[in-house]
Amino acid sequence: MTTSPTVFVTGATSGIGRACAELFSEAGARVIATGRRAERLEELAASLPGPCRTLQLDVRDADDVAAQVAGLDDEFAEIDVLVNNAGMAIGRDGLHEMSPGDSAAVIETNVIGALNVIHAILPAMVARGRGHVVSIGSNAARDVYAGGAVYCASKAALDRITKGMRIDVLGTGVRVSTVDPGMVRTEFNEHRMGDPEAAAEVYRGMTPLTPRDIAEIVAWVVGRPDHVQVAEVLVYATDQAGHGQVARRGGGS
Ligand code: NDP
Ligand code: 8X3
Repeated sequence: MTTSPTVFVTGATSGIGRACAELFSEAGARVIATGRRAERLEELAASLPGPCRTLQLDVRDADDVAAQVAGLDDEFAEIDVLVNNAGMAIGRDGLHEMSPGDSAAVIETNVIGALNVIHAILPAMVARGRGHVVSIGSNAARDVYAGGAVYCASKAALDRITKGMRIDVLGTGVRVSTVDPGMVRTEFNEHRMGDPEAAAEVYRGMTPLTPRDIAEIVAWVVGRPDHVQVAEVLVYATDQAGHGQVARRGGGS
């Protein structure tokens, strides 16, 4: 990694993505913060200590993603690090209760959206012979649970894309990593459940990871010397051992 890298973060308007944008900016990086919510992007950019560009984009729109990446000004055009973070889940219904539209939205965001950003950024990394793609996967990539068929499938697909990409770019100098968190307290479950109280219940009595915890791991992965490629990191809260295996011993909020 260069001393003042350019870092492109998807889903920077909230949670893990926002924490990554903040931490990289604090460390001296140029940050390209992206997401759909323009006001949040503006507020984030104003709060960051270092240089920042914002791109209001929906990762599902391949043409717009490609056009906005191609339109970056010279200072931000050479992307050193892609934090492929944007993602979501919808509900905890069984597959037989879920609408086709919701299933498609999860796959389009978490899989096709991630691919759209990779397609827009990876070729130039390969051409330059350096770069790092860090995807935010999930413990859900390694397991499946009731009401999680589509979300888990999306994260398993992202994991295969990550592993395949690492093989494809072997020998080019580009590094490919995945950071797979367990329970992190963000807006993720508020959107998933559509109800703040149901979302709070997910973390009842346990101490979840924070977005900053994950950002610090992403920064550590990126900060290894160029010849070191951390392939994958699975990180749980101390109060978690797997999906549904949670110690509710009175911590958290
Ligand atoms: P948040 O809901 O807090 O953040 C999700 C981010 O993704 C937002 O910035 C949102 O921005 C962005 N996003 C969602 N859909 C799109 C889209 N179509 N186009 C562009 N941006 C989009 O959740 P987290 O921070 O928790 O989630 C970040 C990643 O971490 C996700 O991939 C999630 O699957 C993963 N993860 C989360 C865990 C957790 O426990 N929280 C655990 C394991 C993995 P906007 O709405 O402005 O577009
Ligand atoms: C989000 C974590 O366990 O709710 O990726 O699927 S989980």
